[in-house]
Amino acid sequence: EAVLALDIGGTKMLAALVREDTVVETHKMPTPRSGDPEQWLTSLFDAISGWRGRYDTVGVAVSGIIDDGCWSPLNRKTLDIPDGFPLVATVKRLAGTDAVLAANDAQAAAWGEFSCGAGQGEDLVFLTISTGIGGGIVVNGRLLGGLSGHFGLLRSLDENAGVLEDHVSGNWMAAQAAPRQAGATAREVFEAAAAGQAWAQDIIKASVRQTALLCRNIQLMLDPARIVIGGGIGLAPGYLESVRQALGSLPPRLTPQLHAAALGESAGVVGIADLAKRQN
Ligand code: BMX
Repeated sequence: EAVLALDIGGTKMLAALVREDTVVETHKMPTPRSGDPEQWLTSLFDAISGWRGRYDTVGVAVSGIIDDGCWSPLNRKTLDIPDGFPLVATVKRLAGTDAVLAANDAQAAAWGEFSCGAGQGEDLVFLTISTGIGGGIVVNGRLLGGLSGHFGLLRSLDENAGVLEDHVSGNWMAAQAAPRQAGATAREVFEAAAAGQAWAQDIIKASVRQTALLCRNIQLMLDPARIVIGGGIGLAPGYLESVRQALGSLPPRLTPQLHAAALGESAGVVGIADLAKRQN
């Protein structure tokens, strides 16, 4: 029997049927810029109504935090939803099963990479550089929950600077690009950079520098065997290599071991499917 896995991020919603850690079906939809998760979930379940009867367990990974089955954003610039949406209750109703588990998207992806991706069973920190910046920590084979790994929300002493992800993420890149190319997406910034546009290369360089610094700090906090990088920005051509280069001058003992997410954009659905299966 397969697990229905949903991954709802700031940019896209991915639904997948996962059987024995393998994704057998997928359906992708853009996440609306703001609004009512009840409506998003209803249209997602409409779109995959043909999968009915093929799953009995559901895992939901979301951008934001889950407390007592309720979903809240931590940074509304990354995902603009109301506080305390009853996620687990809603999915139970729409899926017609009580076997539903919800967790943070980056924590789920960390578990996916640890159990069947780039972690290869070694403790790791997972970083997703996407709409925002998320993270997940696996220590002694255990996934940490709650607020842990929310690296995108780190702050500096500069009160006006806001949180880290507001200076690194895909959202930030798109905002930086706006004066040059109205309505540009982060993907288009990478395209412009590849075509030799200096303004786009500068935006990527600034993001890379912040990510490299974050990896350095993570190594000092947790000394993980690996830092696995995923997300649409993290996996964009050249990004990870540039972060490695930015770390190049560090003494070897302090240098993080960076790996690309082996499961790519499926890390979240594979991870949440396994967590849901274990719980039920
Ligand atoms: C934000 C936060 C995290 C999330 C991360 C990556 C919200 C809504 N989200 O730091 O919970 O893991 O973004 O999210 O506060 P993504 O949408 O970029 O995948």
